[in-house]
Amino acid sequence: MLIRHSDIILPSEITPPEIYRERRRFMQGMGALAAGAALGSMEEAHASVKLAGVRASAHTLDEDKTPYKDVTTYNNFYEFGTGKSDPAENAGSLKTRPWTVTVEGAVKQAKIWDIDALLKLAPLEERVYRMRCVEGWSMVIPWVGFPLSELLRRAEPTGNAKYVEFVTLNDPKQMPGQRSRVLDWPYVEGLRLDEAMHPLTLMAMGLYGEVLPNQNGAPIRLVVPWKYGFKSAKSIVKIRLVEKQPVSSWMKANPEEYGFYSNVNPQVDHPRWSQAKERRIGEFFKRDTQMFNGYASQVAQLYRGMDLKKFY
Ligand SMILES: Nc1nc2c(c(=O)[nH]1)N[C@H]1C(S)=C(S)[C@@H](COP(=O)(O)O)O[C@H]1N2
Ligand SMILES: [Mo]
Repeated sequence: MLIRHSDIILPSEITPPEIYRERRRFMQGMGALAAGAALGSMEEAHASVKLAGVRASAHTLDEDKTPYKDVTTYNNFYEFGTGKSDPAENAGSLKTRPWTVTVEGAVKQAKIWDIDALLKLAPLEERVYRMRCVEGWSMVIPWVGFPLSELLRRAEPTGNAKYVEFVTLNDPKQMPGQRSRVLDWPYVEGLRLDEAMHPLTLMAMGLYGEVLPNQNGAPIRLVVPWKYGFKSAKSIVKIRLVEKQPVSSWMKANPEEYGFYSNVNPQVDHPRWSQAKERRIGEFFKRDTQMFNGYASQVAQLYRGMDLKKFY
């Protein structure tokens, strides 16, 4: 079978990259083409976690990337535990197929999208983004995804759509961390509609050219690089266009500490610690944190006239 450039080869279960690479090496030993043909489409699909047809993007950084190992083993994903290594250790229980994402609310075209249709919704792009956690660490991650605007546009938001709410899967059987009450499940986050439509706002389905590992929010997550990491909700099942500002899980858990906007801002400290500096994972010395995480020239106009100390 001829595989079109835009076609995605998906494993039914995600193969860890090391195993994938081993298998590739073995197949290359046999002669990759002959092996692929001999093993048939099932094995061929299983052998690859690479995302095909990924394009370069203008919205990308030329900065040293955080190693794959750190990106996939040092995570926050409270649905799998509150420790940094918990998601990598526990997220194997998450089933990412079948999976649907419902887009609903103040839209003309509400729709339940199958995850494999979302993979083909728009050209996949590689976007190297700087990510900053509110805890004071940062990474540079090569995401693969498409602009959220592509999806919202197709839903045709009505005049009542002022905000967008993102909802993570709620299933304690698959997500053992949800048996504890650290947050009010499901995990909910929100953006203003213009933030959601901004070209930098990404729906990520991969990283480092491969299908998103479960611990990073498979099969699909939000990525908003100028905001603290917790705005970038993982493993999304629902996107609701709404009139009123959503109340996020973090606002519910601690309204004194977490506001709706959560823009990276070295001048607005978290009540319990400074946000002036950050530690890039893998580096020893701290760096100065940049306004809007270094994306000010692209996003500052969204907040013109707003008191960023009040709307933190
Ligand atoms: N559903 C869900 N999404 C989430 C979180 C979470 O606990 N649950 N943690 C957030 C936080 S605090 C951060 S810093 C980023 C981390 O994403 P990464 O580990 O893939 O870099 O995910 C965010 N998205
Ligand atoms: Mo975070």
